[in-house]
Amino acid sequence: MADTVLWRNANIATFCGDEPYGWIERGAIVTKGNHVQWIGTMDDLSVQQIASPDAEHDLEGACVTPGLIDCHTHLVYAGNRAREFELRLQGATYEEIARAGGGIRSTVAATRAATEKELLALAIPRARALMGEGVTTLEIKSGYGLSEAHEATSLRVARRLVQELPLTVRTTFLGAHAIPPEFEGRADDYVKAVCEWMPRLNADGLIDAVDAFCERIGFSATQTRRVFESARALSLPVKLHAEQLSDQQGAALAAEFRALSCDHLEYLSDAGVAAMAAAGTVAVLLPGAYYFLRETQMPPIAALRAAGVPIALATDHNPGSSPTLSPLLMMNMACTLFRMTPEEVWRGFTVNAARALGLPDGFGVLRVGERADFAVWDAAHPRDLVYRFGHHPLRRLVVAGVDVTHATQRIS
Ligand code: DI6
Ligand code: FE
Repeated sequence: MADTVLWRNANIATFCGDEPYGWIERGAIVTKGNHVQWIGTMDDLSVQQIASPDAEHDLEGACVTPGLIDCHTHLVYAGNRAREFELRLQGATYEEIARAGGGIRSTVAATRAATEKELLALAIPRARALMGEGVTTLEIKSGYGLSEAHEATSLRVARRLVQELPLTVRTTFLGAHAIPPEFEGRADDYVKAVCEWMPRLNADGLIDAVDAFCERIGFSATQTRRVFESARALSLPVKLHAEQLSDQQGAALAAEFRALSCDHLEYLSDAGVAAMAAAGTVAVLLPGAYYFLRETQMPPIAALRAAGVPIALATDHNPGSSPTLSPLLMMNMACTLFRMTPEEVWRGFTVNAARALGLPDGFGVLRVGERADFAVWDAAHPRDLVYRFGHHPLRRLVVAGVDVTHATQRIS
């Protein structure tokens, strides 16, 4: 028989039901094994006469939320791009650096030079830092290997993380991230190669979804379509880095393939919004990249809201355009820079992020019968957590009913 644990005296944001935040004031959670057995108010708890739990924790009025879901990261890579940051401050642009062979390609060189063991050792502290801000599920993209063997290594490292840390990980194959030097000037040949690797990587169980970078400095819509057709042939869901630096009509293409999500979207057109709404595709907004690249064009948030497109948020952790490991800072930025509401940004890092990954029901919410992944915070309400920034408010992290706070790490 699995243990029952009572977590009492909490204010709980469940993101279920019609209440804002799915709020339960003065509530309690009973977990049994890895799932939620009961959730409600302290008053109802006494009436319900829950059989005496095996363990009990007084949360002293702390706020509890579902574990955060970081639905867009590039967590596996070697090296850093501080030098490129310096060059940008001396006047070079992100696109100029990429065209000159720097940017993504410099991370590819460093990643190829690292062993699988080294890449894992670099990824672990990054994942721990995300857990230190409440993350219990994350997506990890490949895309810094850009050869079959190196992409396989990156995806294996992402898979191996769950043996090292109490996390749920979804892997995304982003072979079409940049053109590697050996395919210089032969983008179509490279796309063909990516499509040939895909079934083998998938047969090895390394791919949960397929992504591409549809951009002037990435891949054209026609090339992206080929990648998506290969994914479809394998019944793999797709996502897209779309309209980040320019409008390539990538979102409409992705919607045609019923994409789980389109990500970035600063240059998304009205037609793109409509296509995403019709396909049920989630908009993943990435305030870290917007900020770090000093973008001034905002994603069309009012249009997304009006069309009923669910909005998720993520760190986009990567060394070039978003070297952050702080979901809470991203939430604060989405409020201050994008004018999203605190409830929208919380839904963006929980229930809508689950949808952007196609996760089963129960991820990103707190509900009876579902997984008990939750964070306990040094705050009375979720809005307090996104109003402040640069602080470390996590008190405890619970994954599948188990307190895993020991596995988290503050961001240094
Ligand atoms: N868009 C991004 O913001 C990241 N990848 C992408 O397609 C940045 C990747 C990098 O600069 O290393
Ligand atoms: Fe990205």
